[in-house]
Amino acid sequence: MNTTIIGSTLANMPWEDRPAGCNDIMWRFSGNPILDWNPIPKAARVYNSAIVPFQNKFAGVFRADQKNGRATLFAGFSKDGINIELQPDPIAWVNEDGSPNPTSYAYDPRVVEVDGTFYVNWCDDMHGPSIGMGKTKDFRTFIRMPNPLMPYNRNGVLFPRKVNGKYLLLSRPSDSGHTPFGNIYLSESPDLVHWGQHQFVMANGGSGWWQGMKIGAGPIPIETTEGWLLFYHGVSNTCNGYVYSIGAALLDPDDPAKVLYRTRDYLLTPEKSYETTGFVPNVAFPCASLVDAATGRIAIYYGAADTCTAIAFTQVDELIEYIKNDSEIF
Ligand code: BMA
Repeated sequence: MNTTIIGSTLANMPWEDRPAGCNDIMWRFSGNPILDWNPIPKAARVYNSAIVPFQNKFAGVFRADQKNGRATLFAGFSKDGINIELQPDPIAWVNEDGSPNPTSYAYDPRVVEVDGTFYVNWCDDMHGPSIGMGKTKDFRTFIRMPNPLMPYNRNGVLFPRKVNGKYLLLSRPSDSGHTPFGNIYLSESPDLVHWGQHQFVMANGGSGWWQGMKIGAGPIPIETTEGWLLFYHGVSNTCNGYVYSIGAALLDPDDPAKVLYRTRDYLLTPEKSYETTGFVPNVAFPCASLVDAATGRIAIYYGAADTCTAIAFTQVDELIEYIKNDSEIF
């Protein structure tokens, strides 16, 4: 029995033990990618996507670039977290009264259940990229909520519960293009509508180059006895474009703007052909995790090369020990 993750058991989540001969803290699913080019008629590429436990199975919100190249969100369902049944058409967002409220473009969703409602954040168009917010109870009807932050901003990630009586949202202020900078900030709200008390959390940089240009929060923070476990992406710039890798940090349990530890080295960087080759080469972009508190198992869902969806695994105690031993705060 593992006691590090503070949360529910999820015995049916995808899992594979670390392969023999592998010493990595994070290892890839042997069945990767779980979604490849053109998985449904209306989507050319399904990647940076979010999946959550739903009715003893799984459901999610998926970034799908349509066959005109435009980024859109589709809902999907899964019995095993591996075989994904995408809905044939994009999510039709509505207002509370049921009237249509379509998105312009929408990408990089995160989903979290808070008190029986699933909240969705994504990169939304407010005459420039910003954080979108909406909610669903059944992954069939999706209701839009006010945008929590003004442009330009991306990578909005909501905490799974209030901390000190306030909802918390991580974000990464950006520019209107491909943003050659970026730090992670934290905002708080009493009601998921009014946001303020913005605080700095983490910067790009450090002794390694993999997170030298910019960083952004990834999956919903995982509550552990050691603090909030946050996976994030780090980006380096090369002659051939940006390279996106995965790292992790532990944030203070009561004051998550405070970073306790963060990885000096990446946990996963593009190496496999589905990560190094595709629409945008050399991208591993995590947007969701499934965790089993009983065993400490963690499955990370990440977009690969802006083309397909993949899974990687890690074990919470080994990971936390690694983060502490490999930590660099700057
Ligand atoms: C970022 C976002 C991601 C994408 C990444 C690499 O700015 O647009 O959706 O995966 O670039 O192209």
